[in-house]
Amino acid sequence: MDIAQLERGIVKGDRRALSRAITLVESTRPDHRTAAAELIEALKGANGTPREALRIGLSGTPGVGKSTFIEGFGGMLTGQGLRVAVLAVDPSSARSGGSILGDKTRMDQLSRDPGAFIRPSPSQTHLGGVGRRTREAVALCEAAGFDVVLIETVGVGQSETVVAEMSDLFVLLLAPAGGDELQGVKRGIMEIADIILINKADGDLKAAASRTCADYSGALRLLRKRPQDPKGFPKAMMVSALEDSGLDAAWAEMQALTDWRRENGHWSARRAAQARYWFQQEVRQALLAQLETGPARAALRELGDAVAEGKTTPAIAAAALLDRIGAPGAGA
Ligand SMILES: Nc1nc2c(ncn2[C@@H]2O[C@H](COP(=O)(O)OP(=O)(O)OP(=O)(O)O)[C@@H](O)[C@H]2O)c(=O)[nH]1
Ligand SMILES: [Mg+2]
Repeated sequence: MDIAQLERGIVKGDRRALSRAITLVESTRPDHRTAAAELIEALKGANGTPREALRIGLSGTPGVGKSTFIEGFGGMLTGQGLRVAVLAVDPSSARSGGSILGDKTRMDQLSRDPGAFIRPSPSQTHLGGVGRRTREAVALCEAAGFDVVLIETVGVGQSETVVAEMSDLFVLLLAPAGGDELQGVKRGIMEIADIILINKADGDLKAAASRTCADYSGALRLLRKRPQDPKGFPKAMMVSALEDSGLDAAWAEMQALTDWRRENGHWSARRAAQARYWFQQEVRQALLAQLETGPARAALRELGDAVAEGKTTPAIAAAALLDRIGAPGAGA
């Protein structure tokens, strides 16, 4: 694996090099992990930061119209001369093989657009792994000069949090609700959303979309004010991905929000906090990985038996285990 060659290819914007590099960061083979880490480091550039793209996290339940939205929205951006990369975080094994290319028909035009790069989500492993490789894929796309990186997720389990932690903007896509009650949107998701888009605001669904939008606008106003928001944000808006309506207005709001955040120091503060978050995740995962090694497993079994038999307490056994695998400081 020639890392320097891969690096040059990516910086030049060579899509094959980018694809190969993403495959590399997705690999769990130890030598690949080492090479991937080297590549990411090399791409950071002299001043310590790679070229910055606008990273947009996009979440929504199955069928809400994510693929259709990305097709229309992505096409609008490439039409303005912007280069757009689309990545997916998909933690559900049922959809292994990738949601994005699975419905390539819905992104038919974008997948053939020279200004766009679409990468399907690889078959799943644990979410920790999904987070790391997607984050690294984002870094690769940035280094390759993409202006916008869209990170899609269906929002299973913790995937929204994972995506939010690697996005500059988090967009939640919702469908018009039947009644006037709020859909079962988790409060935590509402709290991380920067813009809520009520999709399918067309035809028979338009009136319902309008009500839903009003409901969410109200709900957003009740949330605690966040320092990273100018007046009027977070906000709810209506779009129709199918009819390509409202997409330009949504983009204008995203730009207004990011401009404000850049000018007020929130953009870089958020990226710094995210870097810290991912560092901590890496440490956690490395420690957890240690538990999967032979000696740790043996100790887990052995000390587990001792605890089960009442010979020692869970706290004392845990301290003994951490001590034995060389990770002291069990808070003993
Ligand atoms: N009326 C209307 N239908 C839409 C709109 N956007 C998407 N749809 C339809 O909703 C269905 C689901 O759209 P997708 O784009 O595949 O939804 P998705 O969120 O990607 O779904 P998953 O990939 O399964 O998570 C399709 O039949 C679309 O044609 C819209 O703006 N208006
Ligand atoms: Mg889809």
